[in-house]
Amino acid sequence: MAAASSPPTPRSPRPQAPSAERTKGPSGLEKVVLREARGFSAEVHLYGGQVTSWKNDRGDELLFVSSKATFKPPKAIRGGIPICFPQFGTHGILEKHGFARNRFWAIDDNPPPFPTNAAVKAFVDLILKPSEEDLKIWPHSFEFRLRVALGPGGDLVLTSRIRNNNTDGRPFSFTFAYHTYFSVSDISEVRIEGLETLDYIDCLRGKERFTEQGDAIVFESEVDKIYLDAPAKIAIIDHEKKRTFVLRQDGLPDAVLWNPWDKKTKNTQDFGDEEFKHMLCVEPAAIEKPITLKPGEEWKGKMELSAVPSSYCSGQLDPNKVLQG
Ligand code: TA6
Repeated sequence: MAAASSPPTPRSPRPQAPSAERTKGPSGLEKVVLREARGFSAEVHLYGGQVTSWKNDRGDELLFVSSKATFKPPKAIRGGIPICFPQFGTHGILEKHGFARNRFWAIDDNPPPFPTNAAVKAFVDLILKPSEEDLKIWPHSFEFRLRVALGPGGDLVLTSRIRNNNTDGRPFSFTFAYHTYFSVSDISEVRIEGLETLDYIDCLRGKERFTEQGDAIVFESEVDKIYLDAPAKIAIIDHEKKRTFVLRQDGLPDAVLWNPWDKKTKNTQDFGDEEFKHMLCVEPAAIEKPITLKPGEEWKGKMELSAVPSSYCSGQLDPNKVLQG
């Protein structure tokens, strides 16, 4: 018997959510939840100034956060978008990837003027200044302002502004990365477009310099590379999900590609054994040529992420469509 068809129920308008709400996350850590009217959302922890969630309008999580992430200071949160500052990597007495990712940031209630897009209603401004302890390991007065914005189409935009506030005339230099963990269906189904012919530093081969030979960049084993002079746009194509992440950057000439694969994952406490299959880090960065700021100078580095359906051309992904525009 055919089911009686009832008239379609009109969709009630989505309740207008506050665009930025302060609340508490795992372990009681404070976070800000950004919501866009069409249903996109993002979460930013004050600890680390770290984005820990970015969801599309169907509620699918687009960033990877490990099920073993501890959310317990002083450890950095494993996943999302940790910020590496004032250094990427390990040099001197500074901790690996700097201290910005394991400090408590504050809400910046009065940021200096910011070129804004009136359509963007969901954003938060954070600020990090050095503590007395920080000044002992990195003796520079700085102001790091971070805006995290969620656009009406669900794009996620991070803008960092770093200023030298030294009063004794000293410049400072730093390296930087948005250590972005993307969530992918299966790492063996992922391809990167945009880095194919670039020079890179291979961190797994004594930091030697090589050149990609133009072949498609796919993943079959551990990868830890720093690509130099990367383009303004990189595509991360998830064949299985038929989803492409488009990453645009401004002011960040390098791009790190990282997947720890099985052995390194097993040796990392806050990483599930099989989780390497479902993540990939693509990290716009300034590493090879550190940024130097004189007192009063400010640097800006921007990353914009969007997630779009992959384009198909006779059954094949069409990278030209992805990288146009
Ligand atoms: O961005 C890649 C990398 O520098 C790798 O060498 C790897 O160690 C990764 O960062 C994660 O570092 P973490 O200190 O967060 O464990």
